[in-house]
Amino acid sequence: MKATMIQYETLFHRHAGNPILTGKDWPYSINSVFNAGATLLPDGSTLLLCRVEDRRGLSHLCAARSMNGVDGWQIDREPTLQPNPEEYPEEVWGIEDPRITYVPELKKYAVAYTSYSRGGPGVSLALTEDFRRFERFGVVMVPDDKDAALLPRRIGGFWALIHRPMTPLGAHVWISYSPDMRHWGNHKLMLEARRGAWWDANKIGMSPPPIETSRGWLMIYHGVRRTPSSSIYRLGLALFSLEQPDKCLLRGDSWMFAPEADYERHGDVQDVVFPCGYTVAADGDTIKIYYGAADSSIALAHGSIRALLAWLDANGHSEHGNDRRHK
Ligand code: BMA
Repeated sequence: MKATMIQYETLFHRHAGNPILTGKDWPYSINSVFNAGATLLPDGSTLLLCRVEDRRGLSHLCAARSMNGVDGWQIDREPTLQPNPEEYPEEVWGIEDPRITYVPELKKYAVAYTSYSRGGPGVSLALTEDFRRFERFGVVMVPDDKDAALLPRRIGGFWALIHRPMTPLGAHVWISYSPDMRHWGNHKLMLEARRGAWWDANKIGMSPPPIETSRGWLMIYHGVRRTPSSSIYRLGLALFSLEQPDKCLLRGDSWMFAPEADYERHGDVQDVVFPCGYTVAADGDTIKIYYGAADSSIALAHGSIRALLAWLDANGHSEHGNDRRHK
């Protein structure tokens, strides 16, 4: 097995000042802040759309802006996007885990987030130009579904949404298509959870939106290992065809980032690293991932897209529909 031969490489380097944002930084009283979507704004500053959990246990989204994406965060004085259960009853138990995609065709940002309804968590979509006003589309994927992001451009004329429905046979990543972002179909299974003892057995989900590279859509995904006492959320890599994104070209065998630091191992939910966003520097290669740590704070790590692809070449294999070696 490859896993015994390779030396584990550090692909993401933790920022020395981690965690970079905690509940103590907030201008109003909250329980915790984690799982933030991220994007660069036209002036080059970084915007994080943070999941904020209040002391009822319900979440809303709040924007934090920084010139360097590391410190000096300006946090909105009040919630940026609140659940609105009067008009959107699916948001009654809060909104969570936003993923941001800039859509050049619309000159708008699409935010896919989990809306926690009385029928379970589903996927909602909203568009915004400025992270102040939002145009809500309501539920686009019914419960139980989460971990969604829109691709930044149409594929074969259709918008594409990656998401993660739950089934009794496991939680796998799917992709669906739409002519108008409201009506979704042509659903395709994109990446399967493995089975048995694997780190990514039974339950996986896309973490941040996929990264567009010349070789394909590079996806950082989480695998959830259930243990007798809890679950461990770790991160792996997979690469998909640019024009046929349900086609997986390469998938890493081992995880490449896992809870190790104290703030990732201990918190409201132990052993969780959960990135919902990243930014790419002007060099087109240096990537900053922003991740929720133990459902309690936001941490930062940096890496290189080129190094992620090289790691996949060395540690991955192609996934063919008829290849059941690992399933
Ligand atoms: C997942 C999501 C995340 C959370 C993680 C660990 O199912 O709901 O919001 O960070 O569990 O609790």
